Amino acid sequence: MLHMQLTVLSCLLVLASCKIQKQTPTNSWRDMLFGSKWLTPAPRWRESKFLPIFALVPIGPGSCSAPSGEQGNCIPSKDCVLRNGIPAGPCGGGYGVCCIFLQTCGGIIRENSTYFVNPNHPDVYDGTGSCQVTVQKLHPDICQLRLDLDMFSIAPPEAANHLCNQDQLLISGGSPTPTICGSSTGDHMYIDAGLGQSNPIVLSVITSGSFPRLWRIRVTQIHCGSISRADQGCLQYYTAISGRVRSFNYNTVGGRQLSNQDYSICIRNERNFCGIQYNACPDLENNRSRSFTLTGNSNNPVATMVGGGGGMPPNMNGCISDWLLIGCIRSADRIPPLPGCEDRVCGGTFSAEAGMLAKTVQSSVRPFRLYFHTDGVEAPNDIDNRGFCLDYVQQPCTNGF
Ligand SMILES: [Ca+2]
Repeated sequence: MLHMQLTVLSCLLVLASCKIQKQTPTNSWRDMLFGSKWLTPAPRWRESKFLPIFALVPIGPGSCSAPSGEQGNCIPSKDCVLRNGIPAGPCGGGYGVCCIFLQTCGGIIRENSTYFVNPNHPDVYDGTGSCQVTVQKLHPDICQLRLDLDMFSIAPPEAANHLCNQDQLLISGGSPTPTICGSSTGDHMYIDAGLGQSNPIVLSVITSGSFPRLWRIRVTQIHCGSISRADQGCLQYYTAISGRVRSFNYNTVGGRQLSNQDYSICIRNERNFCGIQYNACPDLENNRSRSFTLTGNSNNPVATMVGGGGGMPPNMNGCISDWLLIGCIRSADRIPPLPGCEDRVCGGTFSAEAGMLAKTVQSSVRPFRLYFHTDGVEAPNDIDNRGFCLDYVQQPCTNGF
């Protein structure tokens, strides 16, 4: 009898210990991976619209694409309608809809990843006036806006001095930005949004005369502590080891370099890279490359000019009207490199030394930045300049940099 009681007791003890062992590792394993907030009882997931933890479907801003190409937010269908979004097909494995936020003239942007589009979008707009949207910060901790010009084609600058007299994109309320016009599809801008609940930023497209305009500008709000935040003062910011930078309204066929530009293009220095090289982009449309044409008559061959000296006569061997500045550049084929280097470059051929030969140019001044300046005059000496397009490649620290 006693033997039987002991057996039952030991069995109970074993079961109890088994139960404890079974619970403890499960809890600590979950704690380790997800923290205690993930220990919410399972039925809550069924009651709410939130996803169960193992359904790894991307949600949030920019997490899905609409058939028309816009980036949307994957959210429940009824939320999309309540927030004045446009449902554009299912997403998240049936979890919700790809919700697109569009605003046009007179609109207020209150959602991250909202598009500022022309009236009649996706068709062209041929009206005149001022079309503006106001961007309200989602949170006081928003420091920057990134504008992606997904589609941007408004009337080009006039032919003589390349001024944006007919149409303009103006940005007010943030850091100063250059006024642009013409075609800049694929380009971007960062706008400093100030600290706290500062004044809203207003994006305006001002139009006059007839032109088949089309714009779709994605507005992303960037938190002050975000890794996506651009360095201070950078209108454009690139974060890849290699890439392409170009001026607004650049194209080698009919693009006109915009006047009255003054801004910085920044390239994030990637880890273990100490220098950078630049080459003029290939020009597939012209026999003679026009991918770097800043000053002179671009319909004829124009040599490289360097430095800020006025020269005799003025502007013959120096860059005083329109120029690109890259800290201490040298042509890569100089072996050994000369002790001197240049900063400003202009003319119609990309190189770090005066001449008619386009060359690879390198710099080890960090951070990697380019400054672009143009004045308000082109005619009569500067004709049909296209601006610049450069391909850059960061150089490893072991490569002589
Ligand atoms: Ca000029």
